[in-house]
Amino acid sequence: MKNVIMLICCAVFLIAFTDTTFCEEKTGVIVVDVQGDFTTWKKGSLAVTGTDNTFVAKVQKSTKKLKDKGYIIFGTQDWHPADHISFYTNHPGKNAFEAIKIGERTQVLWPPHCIQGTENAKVLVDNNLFLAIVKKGKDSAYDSYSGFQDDGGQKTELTQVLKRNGIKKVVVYGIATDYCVKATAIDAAIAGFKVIVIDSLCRGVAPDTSTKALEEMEKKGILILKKLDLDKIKQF
Ligand code: VGL
Ligand code: ZN
Repeated sequence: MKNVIMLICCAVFLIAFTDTTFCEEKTGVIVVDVQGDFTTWKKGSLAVTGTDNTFVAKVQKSTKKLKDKGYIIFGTQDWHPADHISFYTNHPGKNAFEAIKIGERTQVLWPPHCIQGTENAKVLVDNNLFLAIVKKGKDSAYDSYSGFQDDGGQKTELTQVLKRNGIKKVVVYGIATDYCVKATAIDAAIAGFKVIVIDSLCRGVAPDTSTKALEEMEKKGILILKKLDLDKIKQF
């Protein structure tokens, strides 16, 4: 009887310490702005090339797989009021995709997108997969590419939420490579997280700025993976 108990104890001990929760740093996933307005699938107002139904399905499948493997899933959601500073329609005489100076800041002007409470502001990945979805860009006066803070330096709850869950490493992907993915990944690195970006699960507004964004992220110590590779994520 004693031997049986000893054996069970050993087994439990062994399982506990080979289990990822015990011997590895906890990893989170940040799915950035996979919302209708950024996709061709939903005929979004700021549709990014290569964001058809197939792309979103791939993001969905990968996110589900990561969750099933024990990763904790977080999301960001662009969530602007109708009078947001980034909308070209709020600057009479200006055109979409034009850059303007607002004090010291450069603001790219976008078509109105992700307006709070509209159909195309919804996150297209199954919302049940997320522990939390952090909304950003809610202040009319400031844009917020980063999921961590806006251009005025106002912090979101993302750092707190990640730290509260013991996350040390984050896997980042979504839309757009050259704007919100880049800003979110870099701020994650600055906040002290190990950061991995999955290129094949990202889409960018323009090819040249996307290439530059990947180089810039790499220079900041972020690992860029061409595709989802669980072994490489674990080893990093
Ligand atoms: C984004 C432009 C404006 C993004 C958000 O999600 O990358 N880009 N707002
Ligand atoms: Zn926006």
